[in-house]
Amino acid sequence: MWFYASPGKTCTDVLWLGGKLNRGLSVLDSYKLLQEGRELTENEIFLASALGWCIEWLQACFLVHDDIMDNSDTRRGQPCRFRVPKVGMIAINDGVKLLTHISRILRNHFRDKKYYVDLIELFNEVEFQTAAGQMIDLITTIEGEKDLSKYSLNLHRDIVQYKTAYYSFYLSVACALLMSGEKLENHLDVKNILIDMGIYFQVQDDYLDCFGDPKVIGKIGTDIEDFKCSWLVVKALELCNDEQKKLLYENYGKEDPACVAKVKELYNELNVQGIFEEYESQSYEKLVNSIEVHPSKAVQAVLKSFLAKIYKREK
Ligand code: GPP
Ligand code: MG
Ligand code: MG
Ligand code: MG
Repeated sequence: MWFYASPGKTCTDVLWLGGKLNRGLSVLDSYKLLQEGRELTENEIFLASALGWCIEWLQACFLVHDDIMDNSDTRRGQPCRFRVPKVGMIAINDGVKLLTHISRILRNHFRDKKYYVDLIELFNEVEFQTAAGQMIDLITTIEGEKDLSKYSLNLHRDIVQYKTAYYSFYLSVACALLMSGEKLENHLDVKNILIDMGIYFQVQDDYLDCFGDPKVIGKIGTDIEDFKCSWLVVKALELCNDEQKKLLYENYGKEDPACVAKVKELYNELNVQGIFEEYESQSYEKLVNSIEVHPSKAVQAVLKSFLAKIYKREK
């Protein structure tokens, strides 16, 4: 392998194992569907795969850095990169190395393509949007400024649209569209559906943070301890009475496992799990409806394929 992560192990060992590779694989899947049954050349398969790997490098960088910011313990069933003895804050540089390889891959394989500048601009813009979402996700949790009364579904949507939806959903399909010779400004309807799908995906992530099985999702949730503006706490705030609200204000955002347990108990009391299940089927139905009004059957197939990968996911 041409790229080594410190110390001793390749990035393949450290990062890909345990990942679903949904984002990366979706570039090739989407490109195939957009070609409507035409047999792809080896070169097209290679190029779509190279773009898929760019997205996986980006995701790996975001996860390495996100785990430091969220003070997490495990990722993909292993200790987070910064938790590995002798790595620590070198993980910040590992993340930067992962990120800087994207422009190298793009230059090596796409420099002579008509859509090269569009690709570079796409990656730059999506990185900017993700960092903007991550910033809002983080500044709402600053010690001394924690305020549950600011948490709402609107704030949650702003955070997750930016921190998750663009890079996790729009980016793969946008890469496939560019490779197909399309202009992205002609596909704003596709972008909007993918953003809605990304919001639904992050609500699932928030749900799994609390109710998922760490052995299956490969990570131990920290949203309650971290005072995150999670979909679960927003729903709990909508549903609780004054007494339950007091309990939430006193226990949310505390490291103490007893406080975390009290918040989880309250979620159960309020049947937040049931509310999530309702949200999940309603979101699915809405997404299918908006996909089915799209005029192109090929685009419908791309969007349905992405949705099928995440509906009722457990990891
Ligand atoms: C998911 O948040 C969002 C990201 C991983 C984007 C990070 C962006 C950076 C600029 C570093 P999350 O914290 O809920 O994800 P997880 O639950 O996987 O930790
Ligand atoms: Mg985070
Ligand atoms: Mg995190
Ligand atoms: Mg999460």
